[in-house]
Amino acid sequence: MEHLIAMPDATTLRSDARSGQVAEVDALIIGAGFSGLYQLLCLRDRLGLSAQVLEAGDGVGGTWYWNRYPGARCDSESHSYSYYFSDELLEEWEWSERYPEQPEIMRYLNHVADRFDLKRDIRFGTRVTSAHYDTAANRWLVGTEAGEQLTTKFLITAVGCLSTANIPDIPGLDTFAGDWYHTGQWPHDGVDFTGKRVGQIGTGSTGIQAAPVIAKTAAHLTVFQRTANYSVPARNVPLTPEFKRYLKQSYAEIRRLMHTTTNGHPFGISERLALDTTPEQRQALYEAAWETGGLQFRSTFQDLLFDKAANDTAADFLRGKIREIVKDPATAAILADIDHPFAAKRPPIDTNYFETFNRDNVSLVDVRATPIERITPKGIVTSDAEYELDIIVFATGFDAMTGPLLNIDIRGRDGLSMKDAWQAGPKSYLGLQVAGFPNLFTVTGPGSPSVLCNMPVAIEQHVEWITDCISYMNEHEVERIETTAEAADKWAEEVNTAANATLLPQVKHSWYLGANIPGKPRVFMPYAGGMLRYRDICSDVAARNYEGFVLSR
Ligand code: NA7
Repeated sequence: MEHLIAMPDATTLRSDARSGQVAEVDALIIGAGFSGLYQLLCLRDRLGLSAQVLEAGDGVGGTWYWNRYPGARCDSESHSYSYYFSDELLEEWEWSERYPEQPEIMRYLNHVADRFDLKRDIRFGTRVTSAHYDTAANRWLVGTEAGEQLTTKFLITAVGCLSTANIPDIPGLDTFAGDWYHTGQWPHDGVDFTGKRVGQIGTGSTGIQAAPVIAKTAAHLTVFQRTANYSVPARNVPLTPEFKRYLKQSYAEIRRLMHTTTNGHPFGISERLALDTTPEQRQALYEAAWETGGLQFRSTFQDLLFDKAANDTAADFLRGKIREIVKDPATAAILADIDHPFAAKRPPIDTNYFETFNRDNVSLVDVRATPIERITPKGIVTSDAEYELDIIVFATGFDAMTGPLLNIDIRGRDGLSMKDAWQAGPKSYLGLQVAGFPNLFTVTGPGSPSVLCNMPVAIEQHVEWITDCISYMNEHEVERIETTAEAADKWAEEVNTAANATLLPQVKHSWYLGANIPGKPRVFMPYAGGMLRYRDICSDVAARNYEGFVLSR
């Protein structure tokens, strides 16, 4: 094949990179998180391509490299938040807790990178700023912040779904005399809250994890809540030796299970319907799920995400728990005043979140009732008070899914920019390819199940599909693959239909809809039809010689 003959091998490439010359590779991958690491391994070691990862951070980890805020922990259980492509890796790695904490995930990903000798083909501290497709050469010219240029035949974005911080445009932030941080850009040497008056804006999954930890050392923590949120106890515990033994003996079965569930987690959704269950039975089942803790609370009944009346039973149960836990009735009322169906926004899980509001050094401000107006040198001003602060923590989420892609100046055929192509919202076939952008693959792009699924399961499927596709192209001497506008349009309809069958679009500020970012088109971005169905669709497309894509020699 042309690219295997003409391209330098990885060794030549590395010396090119050091000498600052334009490096040429078969495949460039942007991002060294879960996706980028596995994509590198597949393309380099399985297909024998020259491949390189460009990573803005100084280490592997992607989302986890940046999200080092207090309490940062994955909500998927550790044994499922793992790669499953290597039995050896599964046999040798041991997680310590039910949910992995950020530093442990970093150790895991570094272990993977070292074990498979990936770091030699990752360029750290290299932020990609542009990627322009040259039709005549059928290559992508990729530019970095430092002014370097690289060319590649295949460009794979592994930029993550939640990597572009959303810092709200609150007037006066630049005048604040204290320090402020976004949780997704947390300082690597940490932040000392001891004796400080801290204001935290945001009560999504991140804010719910951070507040209890910040409250332990801060002099005072003020939580600014715009939208009240449900949360279920995570019930994190150290893994017992028995459970660790079970995992070693059962990983093949766990893998099989995760590949057959809708959400890629190692637990199924009950077939019971909430409304077919007596109130007493329902209460008992919710109590049991509350005791078990974790994301599987939403799997207690099959109809929770589809039927508002069914959802109300879970919502009422969870509001009741808030009122039981939080001692001050006025605070409990603000926390329980939730305006959306349970799990229609990403449902947080917590360790002592609601309990934190029983501490003397924690207070809650309802900024839906009294909006934040501005930030002054002293702190945050709402419509009815000024809160004096030393530190502001923005737990305000991300410009999700499209943000990380649109931050790069991506231009496809005829100079078409991704920004223009997506002006009315993202359109992508299977979340994998955008019409007008040949040989560009987007791992966990908008239109994929990704964030509605246990991420490593979604990532492994995408990376393997892309790898098989490139392998097919090589075998059949195909030089270029590009999806069609018709296929992308049809898939957009499918994504909409899947979302509209659920309660997920019925939320005002959901990041699934892009509605958390002012001016962002309101389009439901992830595919809600389930990982199981999605996997079958992708396999069918490949089996039908990549139906929906144009392949050219
Ligand atoms: P989320 O889930 O987007 O939560 C962001 C929070 O910040 C949410 O409570 C927002 O309120 C709040 N927010 C955002 N902008 C503002 C302004 N301007 N004023 C007041 N409050 C604001 O982000 P997370 O980081 O918690 O979680 C992201 C994902 O990471 C999570 O879903 C998991 O998949 C992991 P709102 O609800 O918009 O009213």
